[in-house]
Amino acid sequence: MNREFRADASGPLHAASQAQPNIALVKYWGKRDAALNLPAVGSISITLDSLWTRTEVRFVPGQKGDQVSLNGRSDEAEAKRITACLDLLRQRAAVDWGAQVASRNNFPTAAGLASSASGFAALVHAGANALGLALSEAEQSVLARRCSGSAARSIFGGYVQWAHGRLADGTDSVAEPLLAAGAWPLRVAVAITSKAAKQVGSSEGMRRTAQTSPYQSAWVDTQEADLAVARDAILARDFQALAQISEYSCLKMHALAMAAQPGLLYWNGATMECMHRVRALRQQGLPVFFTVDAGPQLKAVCEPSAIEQVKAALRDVPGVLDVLDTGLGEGAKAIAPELVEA
Ligand code: 2P0
Repeated sequence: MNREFRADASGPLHAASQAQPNIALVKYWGKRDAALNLPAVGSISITLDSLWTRTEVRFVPGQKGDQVSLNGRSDEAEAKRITACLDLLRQRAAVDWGAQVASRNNFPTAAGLASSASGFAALVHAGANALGLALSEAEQSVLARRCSGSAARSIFGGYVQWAHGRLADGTDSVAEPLLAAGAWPLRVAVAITSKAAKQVGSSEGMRRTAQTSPYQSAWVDTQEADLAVARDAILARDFQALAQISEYSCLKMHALAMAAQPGLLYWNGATMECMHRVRALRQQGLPVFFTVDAGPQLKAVCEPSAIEQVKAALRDVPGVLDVLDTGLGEGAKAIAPELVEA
């Protein structure tokens, strides 16, 4: 055991962190290397603020295996992914200690609300602190990416770009901030249209798409141009340009996945009704656009002045169960361990 690992932890081998989900505006879909979890395309996202994952990690020298509690329950499949993620940190610190992990989300998990993004960003942040590893944000982003691709982006706040990268070892497939949340404080209304866990997870959906969708190469070939347009729109704070490229990337990703065999249908009827509702609002002059991930929830991104009208319009759509409202937030950060169970 190396005693200096204890130096920076909030207690001995113990730390807690919070991270928020992010929503991609230019989507990640597909892997160029499944083992290293390297993406086939770059992506651009916004990190949220009022939805969060809080995670506490305590390493116990001599303990074999990890004990994992997620929202107060055990979940074997998720525990395996958490152990695989902690293994990367243990490797880095050259230790083999088991860990006790407790994690809580304040939003529905596994239903297309990016719980793996905030979950693995918080886990890497807390785990690294517990081991006293002084990792840069870029190094945290690389490790989080290996645990779940979109988690690379939740290390950072505001507007974030995750690079496709060129290197075979993936050390350049890292996220970086484009613009701070406060520099363009857009709002997001999330229409919950189902609370069920999705039937096909993202990793399996991406694998199936890459193997069977005839649109895969067109998707990969056109992504760089979309990223450039979105990046320019963000840096210029050009809402209409961001609206157009974001809806385009969302629909293109879903068209790609729908053309897999068997086709991936992440939407339900209410998701589609919400899309029509958002477009009708925009035609009336309201600054709002939609995006949808690998699940049936619709995210409506808008200027702050439009948020109440957007929420009311979405609540009115048949099949919408609830509408959450969030701003843009910061990246992963350390918190007091008491907050995890608070
Ligand atoms: C995204 N999604 O860019 C895209 C759009 C869903 C749709 O990233 O296999 O959970 O762990 O790397 O990060 C969801 O995929 O997948 C996702 P893995 P992840 O946000």
